[in-house]
Amino acid sequence: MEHNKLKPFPKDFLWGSASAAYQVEGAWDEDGKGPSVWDEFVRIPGTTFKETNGDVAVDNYHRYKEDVALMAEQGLKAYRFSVAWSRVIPHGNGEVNEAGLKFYDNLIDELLSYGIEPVVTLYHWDIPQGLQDEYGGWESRKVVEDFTTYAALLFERFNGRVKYWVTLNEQNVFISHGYKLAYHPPGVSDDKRMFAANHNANLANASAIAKFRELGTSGKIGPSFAYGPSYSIDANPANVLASENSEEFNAHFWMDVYTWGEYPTATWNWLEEHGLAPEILPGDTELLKKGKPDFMGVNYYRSMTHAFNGKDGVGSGKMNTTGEKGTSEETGVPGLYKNTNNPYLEKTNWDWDIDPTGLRIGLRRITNRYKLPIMITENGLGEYDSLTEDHKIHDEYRIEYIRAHALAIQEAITDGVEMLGYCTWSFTDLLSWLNGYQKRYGFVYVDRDENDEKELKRYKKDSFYWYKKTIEANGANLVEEQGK
Ligand code: BGP
Repeated sequence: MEHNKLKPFPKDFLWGSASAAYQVEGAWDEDGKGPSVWDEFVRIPGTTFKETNGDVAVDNYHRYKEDVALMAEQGLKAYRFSVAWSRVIPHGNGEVNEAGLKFYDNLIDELLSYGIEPVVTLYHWDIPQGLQDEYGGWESRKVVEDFTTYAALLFERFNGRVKYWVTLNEQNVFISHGYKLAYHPPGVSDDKRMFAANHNANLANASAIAKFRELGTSGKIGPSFAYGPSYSIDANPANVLASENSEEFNAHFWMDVYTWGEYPTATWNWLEEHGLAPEILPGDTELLKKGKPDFMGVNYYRSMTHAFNGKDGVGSGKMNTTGEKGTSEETGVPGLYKNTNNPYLEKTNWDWDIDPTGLRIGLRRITNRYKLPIMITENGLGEYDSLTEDHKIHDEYRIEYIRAHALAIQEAITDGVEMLGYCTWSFTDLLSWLNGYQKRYGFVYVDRDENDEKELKRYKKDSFYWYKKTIEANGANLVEEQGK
């Protein structure tokens, strides 16, 4: 669809940026914080790139004022961050840590003092280790009640100051990486257990949203979903079917439940046929149906291209976590689909396809199927950056990536998609879970590497100034710049 003229971004469009507690805060055991599963997982040799961890991360816990001042200088309209559950309830249930709550109070107040809208994520993968030890974390239904109590604590504390809430960040990622691929805690590789844990996460998500409404919390709430829209490698019907399989298993399987409280039909039947369907207890479906979000949060980095994969076909393969281009292995799910190379797209050094049009396609698919407003809760480019002697970072590649994706959003808006905002990943550089500190995403360079924290000094990249200009123009510069 080619438009004669693109619609402008809405006046109150939230030009934002994002982070997550474990990736920026540091202070992993300070002021009464309990350990999360990540605090323990990273100590197991071989789990992360060069054994990196978030003990110090980029020290945002101590430097949040400096970071927020930089956001204000850039003119950021929104900042998405997550609350570390074990910082506010160290064991995950029971005793509340006032010092932990105070940290987030201060951060929120600091943002508001500059007119920056806080977007608060309740859960970005760091379940308290206490709950993992007590009952196996997401594998027990007890997590539903504990998560709801934790969410209610934040709703009541921050009500009125926070208008945008995100429930679970990328449930599809923390569940598949935690219980199938074993890349994330608890490092399990068992499909049956994965679908059971996923069902509990669905219940927890719905229960938190139901609680939000019951408490009369002001504002909007929704999950952040990692969506990689699928293409078929070609018009061969077997490949087209494989792509459909991926859409159903990797997208509808979560977003249908969020929106309608129901699992998609073909997927559910396949799970039953393979003895993998989670147990649905009386009351579950009613609860899931109470969890309809106000918006769909979308984390978009890349599209996926799929081909037929027979029952004896390829399974999980190694990911590229080193930044050596071309080292990721072929992956797939036997009997459903396999990921394949898209010859039309450039890739990053971590082998992620770069595809702004895929974002527009994804936004339209979500709009057509779910009729919900959308907030981009993450989008960005992870690349190597270099700091020049005079402390500059010339990241033209990042500017190009963000410009092209922002333009795809403007095209989607013109198509009729209702967009609330765009949070890039990320504001400062931060820890990439499995890829260490060398894979950088920020507008602000943080001078540290895998082994040496140095002084953690902040330097503004070229992309910092470009985004500042874009925010000032409310995106009116995009079309013109793209034409150059
Ligand atoms: C998303 C996560 C973020 C962030 C981002 C970039 O999946 O929600 O926390 O890490 O991806 O991924 P990576 O750090 O693996 O490059």
